[in-house]
Formats: sequence, structure tokens, C-alpha cells
Amino acid sequence: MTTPELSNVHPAWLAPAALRALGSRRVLVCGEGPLVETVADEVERACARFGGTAIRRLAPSAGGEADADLVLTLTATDRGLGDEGFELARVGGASVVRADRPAGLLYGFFEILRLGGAPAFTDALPVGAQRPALGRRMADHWDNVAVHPVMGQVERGYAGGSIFWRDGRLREDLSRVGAYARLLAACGINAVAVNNVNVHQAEAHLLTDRLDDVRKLAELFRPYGIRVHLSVNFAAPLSLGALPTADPLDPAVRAWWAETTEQVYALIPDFGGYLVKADSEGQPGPFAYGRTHAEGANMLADALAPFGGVVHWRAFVYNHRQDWRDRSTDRARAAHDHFAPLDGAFRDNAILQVKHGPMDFQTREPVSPVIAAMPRTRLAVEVQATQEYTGQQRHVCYLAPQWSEVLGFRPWGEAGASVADVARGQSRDGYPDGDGGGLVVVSNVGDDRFWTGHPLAQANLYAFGRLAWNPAAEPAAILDEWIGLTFPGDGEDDPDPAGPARLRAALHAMMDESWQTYENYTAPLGVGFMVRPNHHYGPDVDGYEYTPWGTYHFADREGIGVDRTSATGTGFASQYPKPWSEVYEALDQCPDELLLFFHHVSYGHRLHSGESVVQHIYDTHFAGAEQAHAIREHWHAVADLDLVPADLRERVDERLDEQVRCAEEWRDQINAYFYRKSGVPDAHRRIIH
Ligand code: GCW
Repeated sequence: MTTPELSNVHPAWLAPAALRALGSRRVLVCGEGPLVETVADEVERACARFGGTAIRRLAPSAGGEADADLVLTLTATDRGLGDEGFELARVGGASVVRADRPAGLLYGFFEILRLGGAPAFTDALPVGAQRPALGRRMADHWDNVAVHPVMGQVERGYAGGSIFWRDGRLREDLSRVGAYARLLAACGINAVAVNNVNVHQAEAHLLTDRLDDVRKLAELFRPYGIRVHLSVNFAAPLSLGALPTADPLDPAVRAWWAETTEQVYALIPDFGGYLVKADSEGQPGPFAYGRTHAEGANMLADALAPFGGVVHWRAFVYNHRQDWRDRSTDRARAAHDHFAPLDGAFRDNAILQVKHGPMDFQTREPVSPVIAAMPRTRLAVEVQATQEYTGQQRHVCYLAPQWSEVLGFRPWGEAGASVADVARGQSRDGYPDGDGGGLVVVSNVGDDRFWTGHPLAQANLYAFGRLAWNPAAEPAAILDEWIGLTFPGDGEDDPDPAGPARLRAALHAMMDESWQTYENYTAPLGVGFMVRPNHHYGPDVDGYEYTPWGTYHFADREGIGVDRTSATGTGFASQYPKPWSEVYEALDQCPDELLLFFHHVSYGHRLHSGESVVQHIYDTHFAGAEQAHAIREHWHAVADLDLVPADLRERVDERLDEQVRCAEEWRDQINAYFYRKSGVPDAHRRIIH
């Protein structure tokens, strides 16, 4: 039985009114199997609500049926739709969704919802086949089972507590999880990791004596075609197995993982696999035994292989105890230094999960050079919906444009493959296209009534799913899709028919360029960080400058930026293939937005834009704070419309006030800092404190 909507939780992109078009028609569901039941339940509920008729048949139907407006049928199509693809057709006045496999039917159903009224039920239906570009579309939760003394229930969580865990236990009421599974499926996500990659003591036990908790979660995700993954602790053989070592080449350790994994699959036959953060920020790993990361990952891959599982092994490995005085160490280099030499050494069911940038989810970073360095490895690209460095779900910051830029980046130049191609596995030497590591998002969801703290932050999770399905999709189009599904209006019952369109236009104006706005008022020109240490919210230009974290900007009275060139700097630029190694190396070619990531320059240095670095800093910070005001004004301008629930309105009001306040604080601190360092006045004589 699938999950009905919850009355006390915002419906997000499955607003009831978005089901109206389908629910008021005659809909036939044909085929057998658990996911077909999910579709049938969805149809039945929508029809019960909106007066339509749900018809159920177990046998497949080849085409349209005279008396149905929509036929959803599981049938052999010979269209090569794969496990998750579907085909839309018009047959005799009916719209038909066909799929070879049950998950395809589920995705076809959600596509019909997305199309809304007329396009789904008339000859305007976009007929043809659709398949996901990436087979793996995963959401990782950084949820702790027990409340962590520093990080709380959810590490870097800005939406309340975990929807899975509470105070050391699995929640008793898991209805939220079913509703979440439904939302994830509706945007195309098919895998979820249910605990933090930092695996503390209580969480380690999920693998063994608390595995039943994971089984319960898997049962709620399964009806929506989502496999459950678990973050595991590399030292589990010591802590759980009472072995004297966790050495990945030790036969007893290997046997422990094999047996433990067998038990996992005995309880959860469709278990997805393990996720591992090893030798990173204090987590244990193979280095303790003089072994490589490939040896560590392969041990787990071998344990999972008999059951079809995969290990996602994270490439986020760097020295977090660096001496800030040591100029030879560059954190940006670390992942490539560690992993590129291991290309070809990983098993086929080991996926190396790489953060999209070389540092750490900053507002602006170049694409990680690891992505271009390992053609014989299955790579997954990791992005962050939880807005650790992008406003913590207090600021509007629609991240799809950033992710789209990453996915479209071509590390080997215009004629070469894109990052999306790598994630798809297309560029992997000698392996079939489509079985790459895929795309992974750190989820931004918690037990908040609006799921994501800031209600508009829902768009980031939705857009992630849609980009993982089709990396070429336009972020602005995805945004409109999300707005339309989340704020559909009441259709013919709207007292002011122009109202919903006005609201949608306002939301679009608020969100479409909000990443750029956020970049404008925060750290300039790709240099990153400049945030308050530990919690990472708000400005603190030197907050990380003399710390062990390797996140420096090197501002002095002459200039700013990190010299990562080969000629005079850390040599990071040479980790890229041509042409990018040359573009980044050359001061006159490096793109403005990444200038300070790659070069240390004087405040008077002229950007390609013609402006000096320091004047650019002043201009973007004055502009950014104004743009934050404008975002709020767009919202206030539609306050007269009675289309948004009062509690949502209040929440957005409160967050926008905080965004405006914080943007001004950023503006003033950054401008004051650089004015005081450089002594260069603003050409336009605006107020700098
Ligand atoms: O950016 C850092 C975060 C940590 C996080 C880590 C990671 C889960 O500040 O909180 O730990 O990245 O990605 O592993």
C-alpha cells in the first residue's frame, strides 16, 4: 500500500491540484507487479478526489481503449526502453503510457502529472520514448541516528531533524518517509542513503544489530522504485566484529564483510550497497594499514558483488590538519593526487564519488580535475542541495544553474565529453554507455513542515532529480515546472484567473538568478570560504585564514588570491587536461569568475570585464545586496494574491528578511575589508564602513 498525502506536511511538487487533470478523467492501469500497484493506487486516489474513474486490468493492453482518456500499461514494446524508460503515444483519442518494466510505468505516470491538463490529454502530448540519461540518481542523507553533540541530528541540516531518526532511534511514525519516497520518485530519484557519511558509534550498528531499522525504511522506499544504501564505517570489523584489525587484505576482515553483507541481503534483497567516507576528516580508512583506497573499496565491492550491490567510495580525501604557514600543500590538489594514480584499480561495482569541485561545495569552484583523470573508473559526481555554503536554506539560492554548468563542462575541450557524459559512463574506456556512477545529491530535507526549511529550497531537490534524468534540461524550464507543480492555483475555481500566472512569474523572478545574486554578495571571483568557522553561515573574511583547513585567500595590502599555476604556484592547474590546464594557467585567459581560485593578483588587476578587481568587488557587493532586496520586493508584490497558504507566506517572509539583512552584512564586511586592505576608494563613492 502506498502512502497518501499527509495533512500536516506541505505537499511540495505533488500539490493536490496538480493531480486534478488526471483525477477527473477515465484512467486505465494495466499490468502486474508492485510498482504497477503503486501507479494504480495513485490513480485511484486522484480519481476518488476529483471525480474521475480508475479502471484496473491485470493483463497488458497494446493500445488505447475507446472509453479511457489515459491508459498506463506495462507491455513489451521493443523500443529498448530499459528498466526505467517509457513511451507516450496517442491511440484513438486516448493518451497511452507504455513501459517495458514497472519502474518505467511509474516514471511515465509522473510525466503525465508534469504535463498537466491539456498537453497530457490532447494531441499536444509530446509523443515518443524517454529514458533517464543516468542510471544512478541518488540522494544522500547526512542524518545521524543519535544526536551528535556538535552536528546535531542532521549534519549540515537546515530543515529541522531527520525524517528517519530521532534521539537515537528509528522514528515510530514513518509516514513522512513514504511521502518523501513519493516525492523523490516524482522527480526521478532512485536511490537513497539513509545515514551520514560520518558514521559515529550508534550509526555503525545499522549494519548489524540495528539492520531491521534499515529494512523498515527499505520497505517504504521500495514501492517507489528507490533502493536503500547505508553509510558504513571502515573500522566496523574492529568495533562491531571484535577483530584486531580492519586491514582490507586480511582474510578474517574480508570474511567478516562477506558474512555481514550476506546478512544484509538476507533481510533486504534489493539493498543498494555501501557508501564510505574513508581517511577523511577523522573517519577511519585503509591508510592506517598501509593500503590504498582501491584496496579498501575493492574489499567492500567484493563483499557486495554476489548480490548486485555497489560501493560508493568518496574521493573527498585531504589533509584537514594542514599548517597554514606551509605554502606547498594545496587542498585543491588532494583528491587528484590521491585517486588519479588508482585509475583502473577499482572493481566494476566500485563507484568513486567525487565532489563537483576540488574544494568543498563553494558557491563557485572549477570542476574537479578528478572527473577527467580516471577514464577506467566508474565515477559519480556529488552536488550539495543542503545549502551549507549557499545560504543554509535561509537565503533563496536556486542551484540548478550551478549544477547544469558543472554537468555541461567539457574537461577535454569543446569536442570532448562532458561531465554528464562521464557520470553516465559514456567516456569510460571499454565499458557500455549508461552504467556510470551517476549523480548524487546531499539532501536538503528534514522534518520541517515544508521539508526544506525555506519552502523555495524544495526546488533544488526537484531540479536535481530532473537534471539527473536529463542533464541537458534547462534550469529555467525545470524551475517553471517546479513552480507549476507546487503552486498550480485552483484552475477554473480561481477567483482571479490572472493570479496564478502573476504568482508564478514572481517566483521565477525571485529564483532564476538567485545563485548569481548569492555569489555577488559573498566571496568574490572564485576564492571561496570567507564564512564564519564551524557553522559556515554569514561573512568572516579571515575566519579560516589561519586555520588547519587549507582554505585560504592570502589577501594582503597588495592583492588577493591563490596561485595555483604550475609556473609559480601549487601546480593545481596542471591537473586538468588541455585546453583547461592552459586556460587556467594563463592570467589573460582564466575566466573572471575563477580568477582568484587560480591566481594571486593585485587589487588593480584588470578583469576581462575591464574593471579592476577591487572595483569589481565593490560593484558586485552593492549590486548583490540590492538584488536581495529585489527578490523580497517580487514576493511582496504578490502578497495581495490569496494563493499561498498563510504559514508558507510567513515562512518565506521571515527568510527573505534574514536574506536581506545577511546580504547587507556580507556587502559591508567584504567591502570594508578590501577597502581597508587596499586603500582604494570606491569609484562611485558609495558608503563603505
Ligand atoms: O564540507 C564538509 C562538511 C562536513 C561534511 C564533509 C563531507 C559530512 O563541512 O560537515 O561531513 O564536508 O562532505 O564529508
